[in-house]
Formats: sequence, structure tokens, C-alpha cells
Amino acid sequence: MPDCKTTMTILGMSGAGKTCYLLGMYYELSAGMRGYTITTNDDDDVHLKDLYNNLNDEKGPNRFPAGTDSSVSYQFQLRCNYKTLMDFNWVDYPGGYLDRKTQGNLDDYRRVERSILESSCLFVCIDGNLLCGKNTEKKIRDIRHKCGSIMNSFFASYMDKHGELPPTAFIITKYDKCCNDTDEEEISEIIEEAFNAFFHKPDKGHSIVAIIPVSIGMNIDEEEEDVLDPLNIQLPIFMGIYFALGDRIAVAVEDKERIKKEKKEKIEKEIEKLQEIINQENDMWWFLRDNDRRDRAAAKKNQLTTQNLSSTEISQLTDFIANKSKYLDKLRKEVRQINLVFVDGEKREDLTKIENRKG
Ligand SMILES: Nc1nc2c(ncn2[C@@H]2O[C@H](COP(=O)(O)OP(=O)(O)OP(=O)(O)O)[C@@H](O)[C@H]2O)c(=O)[nH]1
Ligand SMILES: [Mg+2]
Repeated sequence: MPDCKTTMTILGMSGAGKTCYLLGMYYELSAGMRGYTITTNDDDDVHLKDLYNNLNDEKGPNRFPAGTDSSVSYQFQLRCNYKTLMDFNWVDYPGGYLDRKTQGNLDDYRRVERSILESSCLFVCIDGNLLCGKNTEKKIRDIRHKCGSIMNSFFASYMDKHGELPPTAFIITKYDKCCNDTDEEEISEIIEEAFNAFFHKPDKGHSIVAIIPVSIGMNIDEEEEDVLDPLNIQLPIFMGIYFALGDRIAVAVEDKERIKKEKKEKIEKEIEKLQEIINQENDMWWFLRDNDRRDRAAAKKNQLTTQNLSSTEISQLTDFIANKSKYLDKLRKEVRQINLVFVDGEKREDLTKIENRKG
């Protein structure tokens, strides 16, 4: 049975908003949204709720979590109507780990690298502060130098390991800071310039990119504001789970076909052998012919010819495919809300209409 676990990793420099994104996501989805909820173990639940309550209760800079000083792994379940759709791993780490040369801690760096390489979907965190102002060239330069130069080596390692890049969401964090200084067109131009490799048709499959502006609350870092009011924060998670779930269903369909084919071939071989016995006996002189042996072979052959191909394994796979496909259809509606998407560098209306994703 295909497992229903995946890993998603957010890449972002120190202060880019990774921990706040995680808190906003947990705040929004642990409360439930259109039937979807996120759950985790009790200890992590208490810890994350403390942190997001602090974001709501405190004012000024004290409301924000301190910069992350060591990596923490979380195991979440995305549920639909309380049933688990998929488990996913999430690592919250200090952004400085991405730059092993300045931090010098190779073990921590390797842990984050492993998470990135195991991810079915990557989230690239672009700090909205880098999109403030009116100078597009400066924005491109800043993003290339502050994000691209360090992240590119991870993308290259991913490519070496998998031969392709995973579906990737470029998340514009702190969008509340830059929403008056930029628009979809400029953001698309900047991301395409800074991360050009994601905007080409690869040798196999497709390059799948979404650009998603997110915020945990309008001007939440200013004194007088007092509420967490997340914008779009659920969309990257839904996108990641959508593709991971689609992949698991595809694996289950392949497994089912393979098992059926193997079973059919095995039966055909047995039938062939039985037919040989029948022929051998029929070819004998009648006084040497073993009629019992021939009749037993004929009866067994008859039984095998009419035997259907079902088995416990096949029916489990059939149930898995039917059940998960139902959720995939439901999730598709959420993923369609992402409106800035690119497939092989071409702007598309809808991320869920990709033919032959792996082909
Ligand atoms: N206006 C605004 N500010 C935000 C938002 N999200 C984060 N911030 C600010 O950005 C700061 C850094 O956010 P973090 O989430 O701690 O950044 P990080 O990427 O986890 O940083 P490291 O743990 O050092 O790697 C916060 O302390 C807030 O001041 C947002 O949505 N809007
Ligand atoms: Mg952090």
C-alpha cells in the first residue's frame, strides 16, 4: 500500500518569515477551513498555540517569535472532515543554516539539506521587504543576491538527485509590506529573472511554479495593529499536498496494474503447463493413458480459466485509489485559487490542468 507521507520544506534566509508562516498556517488550519484541519502531537500543538497566541495578545516587537536558534521537526496531518489526507514533515530551522560557510555547522546544514532533497514540493520564501520601492532592477538584484545565490546550490543538488525540480511555490512573505509597491506583473518578472531555471521546459516532466503572496496580518509589525489575519497562508500547503497525493494515487494505479499483470501471467503459465499434461495424456496409446491425471489437469485448467484476478492486495489498492481520488477532487478546488501559476515558463490559468505531469 503506498504510504501517505510527504515532506515539504520552506527555503528562506534568516528573518524572511519562515517561523511566522508556520504559525500563521497552524493558526488558520488548526481552527479548520472549509472542512480542512491540521493536527499534530499534543506537545507541538501546545507549543505552536503558545507562539501564535503571543502574536495575538502581545503588541509591538515582543509579539513575534525570537529568531529560530536550532531546527525543530514537526509532523502534521492534513485532514479533511477529520480524516487524514496525508501526513507531512516540516522543519523550522534558522535561515542561517542555509549558508553553511558563514555558520560552519555542517550537521545542521546537512539536516536541512536532507529535508530539502526529500521534499515533494518546495516553498521558496521571498521577503516582501525586498519588493518595496519602485526600482524593479534593484528588486531583482536584491533577490538574486539575498536568496538566489544561496538557494541555487540546493536546487542544483535536488536536480542531481531527482533529475528534475519539484513543484515549487515562491511565497512572497510579509506581502502587507509591499502590496502597494508591486503587482502581479512585476512579481512575475522578478521571480522569472531571479530563478530562471524554473521557467523552462525540463528534459522530462514539467516545471511547475506558483507565486503566492502571503501575510500573517496587515501591518502586523506596527504598534497599533493587534490581530493575526492570515492571507493565502493555506494555499502553499494545499498545493504541496495536492501534488504529493496525485503522485501517490499514480503509484497505486501502477502497482495495481503491475500486480494484475503478474497474476495474469502466472495463471497463463500454469494453464500452459496443464494443457501440456492434457496433450501428453491424449497423445498416449489408450492402454497407457492416465485418464485420472488428464482429468485432474483439465479440471484445474477449467478452474484457472474462470478465476478472476482479484486479491486482497488489489482490492486494498482499489479502495485506496477511490478514496484518495475523492479527496484529490475536493483539494483541486482549493488549488485553483492560486492564480499566478507557470508551467514550463508559460503563464497558466489553472495549476490542476497539467497533462501527463511526469511524462
Ligand atoms: N508585516 C509583517 N511582518 C512579518 C510577517 N511575517 C513575519 N514578519 C516579520 O518578520 C520577522 C521575522 O520573521 P520570522 O518568521 O521569525 O523569520 P524566520 O525566517 O523564521 O527567521 P530565522 O528564524 O532567523 O531563520 C518577524 O519578527 C516579524 O517582524 C508578516 O506577514 N507581515
Ligand atoms: Mg524562524
